[in-house]
This record gives sequence, structure tokens and C-alpha cells, in this order.
Amino acid sequence: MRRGSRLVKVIQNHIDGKFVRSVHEFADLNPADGSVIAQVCEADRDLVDAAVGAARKALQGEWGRLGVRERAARLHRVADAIEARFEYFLTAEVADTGKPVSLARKLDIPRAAANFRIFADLVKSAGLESFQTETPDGKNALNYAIRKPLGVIGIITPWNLPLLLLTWKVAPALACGNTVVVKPSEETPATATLLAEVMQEAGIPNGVYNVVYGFGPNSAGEFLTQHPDVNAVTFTGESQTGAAIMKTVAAGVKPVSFELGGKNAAVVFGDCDFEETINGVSDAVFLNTGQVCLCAERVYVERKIFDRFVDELRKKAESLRLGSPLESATNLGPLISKQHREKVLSYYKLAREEGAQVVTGGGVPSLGNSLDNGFFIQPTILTGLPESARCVQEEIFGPVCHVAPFDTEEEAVHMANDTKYGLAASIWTSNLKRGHHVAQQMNVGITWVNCWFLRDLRTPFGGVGLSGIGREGGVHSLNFYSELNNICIRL
Ligand code: NAD
Ligand code: 6OH
Repeated sequence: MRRGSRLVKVIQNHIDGKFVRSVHEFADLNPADGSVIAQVCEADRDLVDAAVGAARKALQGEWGRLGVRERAARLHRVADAIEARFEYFLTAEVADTGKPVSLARKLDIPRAAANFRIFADLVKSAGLESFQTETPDGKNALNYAIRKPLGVIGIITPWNLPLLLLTWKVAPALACGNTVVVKPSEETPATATLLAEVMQEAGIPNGVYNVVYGFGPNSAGEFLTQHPDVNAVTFTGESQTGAAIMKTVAAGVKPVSFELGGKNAAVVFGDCDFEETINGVSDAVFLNTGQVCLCAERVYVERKIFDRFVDELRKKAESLRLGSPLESATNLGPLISKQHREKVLSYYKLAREEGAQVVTGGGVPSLGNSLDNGFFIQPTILTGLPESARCVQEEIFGPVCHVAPFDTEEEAVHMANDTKYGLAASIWTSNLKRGHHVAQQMNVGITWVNCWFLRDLRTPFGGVGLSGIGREGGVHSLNFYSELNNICIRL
């Protein structure tokens, strides 16, 4: 489409196998330099309605009649097609998010393909319960459960790992025979539309995978969650947004799965493998510029190694290279948007007001080129705050942590659990017995010992408290995305 003198790409909704424009458009920016990548078509209520209608209709068509084996085969073809277009997905994801190409190459795009493969295989092999039941007259009955699709699933996703988190929900939803309407983040629309092309190539019938673009309130996100013909809603994003969606969905009494924010702790004992721990905790704090829900924003370190640890983590932070996402040497890209940088900077300011020592960072870097129009921020380490400080209690979602000392295991456990969130924790110790013991006391959904973000997609994934409702992953995803029907037969 011609805009002024430039050719600007238009990202369109995808409904019933067709790309669909709309009256309103919004700009998709590259966060590395603030340039416009594309115009995105915003779906109004009628388009969301059309998408849900297409998804409903597709349940009655070829898709609804396919057996599990054929469904799984097609999902493997989706994975094949993602791999065949790997560079295409990679370029789009890096431009949309500003994340280093080296990271997206090893994490985001391979995981998208892996999501389809794991759930295709799992749905074929997952068994269900059966019970032989004694009847009052001394005979027998047989109980067994079968899985049925829930129907049309509304999927709403964030910007930090756009394709990874979208496919994390789309793959099991389709594996269970549902159809989907996805509403990707307004910040990162590109890869969802590429996935639509892949779906067609892989023989996924029209209407099974639909995409609507837009924002949350009074836009596509809200229209989707309000829609009476959506059977379940799965959401990843901020806890507050989860609360708003829950309220909307409550009217229809529908199942929800929520993967929400975190204020995750890393607990470092004096007996840890020091170098491995510095590298691991640095990743846990700074990966993806701190924009991973699992990132550690609170680091608790046994007092006897506290000073040395803070100093080495500082050196590590200062060695991270901020720069163009396209350069292989770049470790950190920008934050996602100007608005998000303002939010993170407001916490850097608040930390000072709350009495923190800024060990390193605390501001905006000067890169000396067009990247200064992007949304870069310095990796930052804070110390000296009380546990009650807002910077220690609230999710910041940037490349920042607060490091505090502890003296005893009990104190470390208490501080790690002193939060309304409960997504993930990591424990760093060479005493495995202690690792188990401490891990079992963490009030979270996921605990790593001597590692972080090491994922096996068969394991339960989710959080407690403000971090979410329900678990996805492996059979837990299959259970969310299907309706179990128990059949009892008197023999
Ligand atoms: P966000 O909540 O602002 O937005 C997420 C999605 O919800 C977007 O698509 C947005 O358009 C939509 N949305 C917003 N308001 C809505 C409404 N009222 N109704 C329907 N849809 C609405 O989150 P974000 O800023 O995109 O992502 C960052 C947040 O996501 C962080 O809090 C992070 O911790 C969390 N997160 C959690 C996980 C997890 O697995 N637990 C994973 C990734 C990100
Ligand atoms: C949050 O930002 C990261 C979530 C990761 C996953 O959901 C996953 O499956 O690895």
C-alpha cells in the first residue's frame, strides 16, 4: 500500500482462510530504531464475529471429522513448514521485537516448530483413565473417559516471545481438535500472519486458525473475550489484564487458562559453582532484555559471598553488548516500546527514591547512531532496598534485579516467598539435598535448581497467586483444551 512516497507493508487479519483488511490501521514499529515496519489492520467487532463464526463452522467441516492420527500428521507438517521458512520467521520476529537474532534463532523459532511436534506426538499417545467399578448387586461396571474438543478457543498473547507463546497455545488447541481465533499483541503482529500462510500450506482447513489484530479494551482483545460463541479463553500477559479478562469471561462461565506476570527469585547459596551461577543468574536477569515472565528480578545471595557476587554480576552486566539485533555479537536488544521504556525508567527512578544503591546502569545508553531512536535501556543492578520496597514487590519487566543478602536457609525461603506472585524460582547450590529441600518450599509453579528456563514441554507450566490460573504443558495442556466425557457402562 502506498503511504506518502513509501511502500508500507500491510498486515491483515486472517479469517476463514482469507486475508482481510479493515478500515482502521495502526503502525507496527521496530523497537531497535523506532522505524515503521508495517501498518496493521485492526479488527472491529464485526470482523471478530466473522472470525469466531468461521472457527465455529470449521468445527463442523473436514477438521471436525479428522481422526487424531491425521490431525497430528498435519501438525507435523506445520512444524515442517515453519522450519522450511525459518529465516522468514526469524527476520519478522527480530524486526518486531528487537531481540538479538542469535536469541531468536536458538529460542523463538525452533520452539514454535517444537510446540507443534510435541503436542502432535502427545495427543496420539496420551491415555485416559478407566476404572472397573463394583456395582451394589455384586456385578461390574466399566468407567472410561474420552476427550472431545472444547470448540472455539480464544487465544490472547503478549509481545515478549510472540511466536513461541502463540504456538504454545495454538498447537495443543489444534491437537485436541479445536479451532482457534488468536489475538496477538499489537506490538508484535508479524509472525502470527506468517503462521497463517504456513497453516494453509500444511493442509489445515480454512477457519481452523484465524487471526484478528488490535488492542485490548474496546478493541479486538475485548471483543474476542466477550464473544458468546467462544468456548474457552487462554491468555498470557500481565496479571491486571488477566483480572480484566476473567471478569469479562465470567459472564459466560467459560474455562480460562492464565499465564501471568512474575517477580521471580533466584536464591544463591555460598556453596554454589560460582562461575556457573554468575552466568546462570545473569541470563535469568537479562535475557531478552529482562522481558521474560520467568526472569529473576529478586536475587538473594548468602552473605559470605554477597560482595563478590554483586561485583561479578556487575562485571557481567557491564560486559553485555547492547546493539543492533542483527549483529551476532549483540547480547541485548531494546525494550519493546517507548511506553514500556518509560515504565521501566520510572522504576529506576523509584528505586533511587526508595533508597537503593545503583550498582550499575540505571539509565538510557547512548549508542551514537540510529539505534538511539530505539528503546534501549541499561542493564541495571540494585542493592540496599527493604523487602517492602515497591521495586522489590512489583514486576518491572526490564533488565534489572535487586540483590539482597541472607544468612540462613529459612530466611532465604521466607524472602523468596514474600510476594503476591508465584511463577518461577531458581536455586543455586552444589548441595543437591539442600536444592531439593529449598525447591520444595518455593510457592511457585516452576523451580529450577542450578539452571533457569530449561524447558521440557511435557512438564506442568504455570503459576500461583498473581502469576496465573491453571497449568499448561504436556498432558495439562491436553486437559485444558479438551472436554473429558466419562462413560459408565454396566456390564
Ligand atoms: P498485556 O497484558 O499488556 O497484553 C497481553 C495481551 O492482552 C495483548 O495481546 C493485549 O492486546 C491483550 N489485552 C490487553 N487488555 C485486554 C483486555 N482488556 N481484554 C482482552 N485482551 C487484552 O501484556 P504484555 O505487556 O503484552 O506482556 C508482558 C506481560 O506478560 C508481563 O507481565 C509478563 O510477565 C507476562 N507474561 C507471562 C507469561 C507466563 O507464561 N506466565 C509469559 C509471557 C509474558
Ligand atoms: C514468559 O515470558 C515465558 C514463557 C515461556 C513459556 O511459556 C514456555 O513454554 O517456555
